[in-house]
Amino acid sequence: TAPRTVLLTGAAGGVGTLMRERLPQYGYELRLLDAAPVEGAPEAITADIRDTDALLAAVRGVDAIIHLAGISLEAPFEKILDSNIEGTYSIYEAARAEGVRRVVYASSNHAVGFTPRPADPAEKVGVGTAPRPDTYYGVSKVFGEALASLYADKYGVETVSIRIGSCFPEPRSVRMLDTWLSPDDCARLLHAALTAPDVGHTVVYGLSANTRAWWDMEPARALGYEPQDDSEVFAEKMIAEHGEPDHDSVDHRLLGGHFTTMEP
Ligand code: 15L
Repeated sequence: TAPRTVLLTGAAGGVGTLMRERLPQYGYELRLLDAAPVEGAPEAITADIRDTDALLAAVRGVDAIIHLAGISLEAPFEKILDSNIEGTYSIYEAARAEGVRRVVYASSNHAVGFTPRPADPAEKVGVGTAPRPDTYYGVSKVFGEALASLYADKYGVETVSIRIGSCFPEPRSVRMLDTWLSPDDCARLLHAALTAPDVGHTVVYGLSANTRAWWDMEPARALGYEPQDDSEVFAEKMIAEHGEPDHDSVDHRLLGGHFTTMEP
């Protein structure tokens, strides 16, 4: 049966805020959780996801978890370890303990950020490409995908890991013409990930139907995702502001773009 009650972690964050406005229209009853208070939602649970008791109570009775909580950029390793590695572990332990059958995990393109753009423009980067994280942040996403795989195989906690591109109301750079995931398409993809049957552990990329996209979107479509937006409508404006794409830049050559040169 399709999930109804869904725990949304990271509800006060960038993607969390965009999603808590959109997911109820698919019929989900959201339980919101964040380490920080969630604006306009006094009923939200304020807790650190490493607080086991609080997390078990938050997870009790939900049909699924959308796990967005964590650091969303490069940071010193100790911080990534606490929030993204230990934090994601405690989500899976709570899911297993409370019998939650499905997790949708916000992975990231930065799990494979050092992957080069294929020389042949007709070729797309597949989801089976080897892990090539571009940051400690990206390493934590590789870890999260590995944990998802373990919990699916060993405990039957299913996961769709979505390697999200850039989820913002509008693209903010020329690179994001390739990598944009519109908030509406993100909600469509989360809905597909929550409702597709028998996913085991499935990895997909999360992009809109961008003319310039170069990551394989077939795995997401196989879940029932039908993107409706295309960043191309912003191309003129982005190029006027930032100039034509520079073919020698890391933003053009490597999947993770400028994250490949970022220091914590
Ligand atoms: C990410 O994983 C970040 O969370 C987000 O802030 C964006 O920068 C995005 O990747 C991106 O690659 O544009």
